[in-house]
Amino acid sequence: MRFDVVTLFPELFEPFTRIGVTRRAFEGSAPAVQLRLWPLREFADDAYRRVDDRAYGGGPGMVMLVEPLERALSAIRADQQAAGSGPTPVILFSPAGRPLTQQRVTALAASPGAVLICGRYEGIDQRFIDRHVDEEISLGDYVLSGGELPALTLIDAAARLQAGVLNDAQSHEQDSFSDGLLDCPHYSRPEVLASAAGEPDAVPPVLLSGHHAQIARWRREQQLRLTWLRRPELIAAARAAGRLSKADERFLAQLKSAP
Ligand code: 4FM
Repeated sequence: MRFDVVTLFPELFEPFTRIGVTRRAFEGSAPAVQLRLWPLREFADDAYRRVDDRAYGGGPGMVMLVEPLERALSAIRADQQAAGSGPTPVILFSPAGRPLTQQRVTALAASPGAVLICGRYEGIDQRFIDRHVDEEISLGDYVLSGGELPALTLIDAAARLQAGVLNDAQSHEQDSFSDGLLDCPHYSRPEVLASAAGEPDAVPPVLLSGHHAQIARWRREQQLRLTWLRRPELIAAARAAGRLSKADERFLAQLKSAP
């Protein structure tokens, strides 16, 4: 897949392609994820490399100009055509978008890719959005200073789902949200963690029992408990999607009487 990123800060992206498990997704002659950066300032048409201007109607803050964005998008379309790989949908990151979900990430990760528009300043001229943007995505109900961190978030989430990126082929099948529930807690050595003041903290004994079925049931119950406590709306969604077993429902019924 390929991500074409339109940004005023292309230098933010490359370091992420060089680190961690996701590095493998960007490496080699035929990488699972091709990252192409399109520095917006190169598409300005004046000597000052201007890509923003004041808002009609007044008020504080600058607006990103349509024309440099359209020139960048035309260059991307030409490049995609030359590579025999386009056109991919245009995504804009904004608090006004639909919240990003693992379901959307999974679908994108299996697609040919997307053009990611990273806004800066107070906003983007609405006419660019109306003409070219296929989807607006939000990372959450808070305000960032630009779309670069959301773009990197989406690229990271998609890169780790590419074949051969995670060490364990199944490790993302156990992620939070991959089955619509939060992840269970994890433990490693030491078995008993000494404490300066109170009692030592032991690993839950079932995890040392070697009973794989009991361990799987305990983990599932931990997932259900944590999700019920912190994100009850995800329990409702899992139920509606038919993803809760009879054993899950029994456990949840029991939780309500003794959380
Ligand atoms: C968006 C700044 C567009 C400038 C932003 C422009 C955000 C979010 C966000 C800030 N994006 N989820 N929350 N963007 O705050 O996705 Cl032009």
